[in-house]
Amino acid sequence: MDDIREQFLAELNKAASAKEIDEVRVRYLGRKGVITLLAKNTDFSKLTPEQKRDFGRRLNELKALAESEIGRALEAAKAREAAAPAAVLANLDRTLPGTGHSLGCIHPIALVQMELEDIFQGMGFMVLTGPEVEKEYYNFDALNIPPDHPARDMQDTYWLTNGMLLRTHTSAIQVRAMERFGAPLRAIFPGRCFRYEAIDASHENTFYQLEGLMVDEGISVANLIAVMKALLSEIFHREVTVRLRPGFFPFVEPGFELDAQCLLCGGKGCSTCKGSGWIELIPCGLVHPRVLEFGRIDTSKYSGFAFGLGLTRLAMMKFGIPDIRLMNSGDIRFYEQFPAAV
Ligand code: FA5
Repeated sequence: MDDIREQFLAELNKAASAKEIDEVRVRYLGRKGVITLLAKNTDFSKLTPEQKRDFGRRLNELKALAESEIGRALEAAKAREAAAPAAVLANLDRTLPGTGHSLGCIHPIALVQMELEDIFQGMGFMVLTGPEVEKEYYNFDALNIPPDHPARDMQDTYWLTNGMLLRTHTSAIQVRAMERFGAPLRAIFPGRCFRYEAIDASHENTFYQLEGLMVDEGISVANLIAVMKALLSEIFHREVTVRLRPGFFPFVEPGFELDAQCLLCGGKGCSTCKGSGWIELIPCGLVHPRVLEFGRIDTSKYSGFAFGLGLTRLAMMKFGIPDIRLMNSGDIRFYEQFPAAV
């Protein structure tokens, strides 16, 4: 045992790297190591009980010494290696394959949102956000929708026990923006909205909208149409024909549904536009004077337009996504089809 101890200490002394130290460990303490086999290869029948006890005690001491010496040597080697990266690099096997790092992808809604933000910032619009947990006042009352108004039923609402709600539309940010910035004002508000809806291929209970608001002197429907046309031709990279139909929303007067001529069939009629040649795209209108008043805007001087674009649906159209449920699915195979984040 004394010989083995001397030999072990000499070998450990020579081992410089963590790898070499580990090789010594295996040689002495591994399953077939010298120290491990010592007990197995000894014929105990020839020993007296006292000799057996003595043997066991010395073997345990040797094992403990070997283990602690290896631990100490390993720690010292690791510290040396950390302090000398050049030496580590010199010993590195550069032919080993590297570890692959996969980048996350940008969600299709985020892609469209970023594109729209660029377009609108180019036209002098600010990008604002508002709270998802909202006061009834901003989501309904300040938008000219009093408690008994039937329009509240158009948007089934998640109410919270404290009287607040999950905003049902980004229009909730309109009066907040007017209060904060006054007129003139050009802003868009992208954001997540919530409605207590049955989910199907085109309806989610959690979806994104992008609201636009412009308040200035002499704003008319002509300004609204011009901005909508500029927006659509930038998104779809071609001239888009639009039409306005009357639409009802208590916070605009007059209110419209803006339709775009179907981009797939050019207006002839196809399955996407359900044969009509038009796709219902953006609800919009001139801001109701009462809403401007709630926002403390001087209605004798200023007027405005607003629109509420369905960002989730727009992303579906732009990328040909057939089912809205894919958007919140968390399915990596779906997300991986979109550009990686850099
Ligand atoms: C509104 O939410 C109005 N606040 C829009 C508005 C703003 C009108 C400003 C006038 C002035 P509407 O409920 O139609 O309107 O929703 C607007 C868009 O949000 C829809 O066209 C649709 O694209 C999208 N949207 C509505 N509900 C869902 C849903 N459950 N799943 C996915 N998208 C939805």
